[in-house]
Amino acid sequence: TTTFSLEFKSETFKGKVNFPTGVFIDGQFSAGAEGTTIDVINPSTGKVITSVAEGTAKDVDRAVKAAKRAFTESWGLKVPGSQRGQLLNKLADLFERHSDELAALEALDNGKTFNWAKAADVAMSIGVLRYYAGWADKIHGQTIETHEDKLAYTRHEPFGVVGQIIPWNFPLMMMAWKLGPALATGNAIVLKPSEFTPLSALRVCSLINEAGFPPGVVNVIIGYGHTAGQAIAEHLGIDKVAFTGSTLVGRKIMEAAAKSNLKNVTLELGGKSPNIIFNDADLDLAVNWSLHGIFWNHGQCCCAGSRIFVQSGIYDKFLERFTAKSKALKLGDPFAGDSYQGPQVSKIQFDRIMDFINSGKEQGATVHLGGEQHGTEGYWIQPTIFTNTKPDMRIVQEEIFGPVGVVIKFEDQEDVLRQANDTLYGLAAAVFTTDITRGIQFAHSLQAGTAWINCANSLHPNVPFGGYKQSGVGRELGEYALNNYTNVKAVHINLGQHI
Ligand code: TXE
Repeated sequence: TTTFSLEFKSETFKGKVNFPTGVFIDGQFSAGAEGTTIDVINPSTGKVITSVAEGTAKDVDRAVKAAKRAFTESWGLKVPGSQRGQLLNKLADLFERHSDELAALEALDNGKTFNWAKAADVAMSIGVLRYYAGWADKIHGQTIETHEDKLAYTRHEPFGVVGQIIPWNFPLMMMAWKLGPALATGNAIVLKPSEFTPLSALRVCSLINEAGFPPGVVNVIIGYGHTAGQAIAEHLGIDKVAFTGSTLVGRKIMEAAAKSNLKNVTLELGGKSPNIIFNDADLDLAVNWSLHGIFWNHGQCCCAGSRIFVQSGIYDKFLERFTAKSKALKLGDPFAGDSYQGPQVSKIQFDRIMDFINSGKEQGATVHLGGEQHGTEGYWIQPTIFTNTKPDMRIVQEEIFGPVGVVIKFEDQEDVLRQANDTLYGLAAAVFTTDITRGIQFAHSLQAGTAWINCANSLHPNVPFGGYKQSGVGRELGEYALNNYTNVKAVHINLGQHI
């Protein structure tokens, strides 16, 4: 077993972290089957932090076997829901006890600020684990009336072994969103974090052991998408795969599921969410939420409000205040107490975003603010606002996944609704107005899985989240996510004598 050990001496976190790394199968860490490793890069510097064992198809296969055995022998419906709930609560306790350390790992590995990681990512992860701990003993079917001579009822049974593939924008939180409902319903798991941000997930593996989950219930493989990820999507021993990431890869997952065993698939994919501000909106409220909507987490949110539509009567004032506040956002060391924005997660993402910015310039949009790298080291990008865009520009149509927003002026209600819905995506949408009737009518007319009125980027463990159109299939969070992890069995009992 290898370990990762580091002493943090930052303004926000002082302390030593020391934990085992490796592929985590059956409660044990080991080297990957091929003996290869993946370098973990610090996005603040571009330098290697450490190397971790790379898992490949062979490791996935071993993990599936361990999960299958755990599911059959020591998990699933063999363990009463109340006990599964207790284990989830213990894991939440451990997240709480180690919240500084987990936040520090997120800041180091992903580049988000320590303070945000602690207040948002770690806190939400704990909330989600506790929420699903509460569900674990409240999962039941129905009895259904058919005929006096018959009794029919349903059971909500776990799938068995589920595969989960998660991205790098919220490494810990995406793990919690996936583990919570899958474990509450009694599934065993093979989870693949992003190769870009493996550290917090590896730390959680030890916490899973410490909480007392039977070995093999949760297996974690750090590996690349086209190898380990693909192996999960194709595996015949996996009954369900849940994925969060790009729409492009979401298609591949569905295709691999279709070609292998038609495993159940849920997908949480990209977005190009509209954020609509009417003349009658509370201006400060709209400015503050719009800022949070596009720049929070460096724009690396699937539900980021990246297309900001502002009605003509308020446009100039909005743009002025929005620009002033965007300019004032503090970019800097993720471990500094006053930083709002850290670096983008990787060189690849940095290059991709700069390419989008350049396409906006080339296609004739106006760079109203930013548009350049910040600093010379690491992957910071200035908060960027484009104006004078055209509907078919790449920056208006495609998900940028960085701190880049387009501000678009509109006149009337029908026109903005048409433009807002003119996208392949349908993850979220926000509307700012003091006319509550209009707000609700818009919320109902926008083609999106989440509609916000007078807020943005607001999520809660109890409330479902997921996409319309090409933003996904299925819902995470809330009671709805339980459906992702259970199969419904109908039982018919004959109480009469006749055939
Ligand atoms: O995502 P990928 P990338 C969007 C965002 C971003 C773009 C590219 O627009 O700019 O995607 O990011 C695994 N089979 N989102 O390339 O590749 C991969 O290892 C199985 C939105 O980093 O989709 C990682 O664990 N798995 C998004 C996970 O998929 C595969 C969050 C996500 O990576 C695979 C992230 C394959 N063939 C990016 N290829 C959101 N919805 O929040 C890759 N993976």
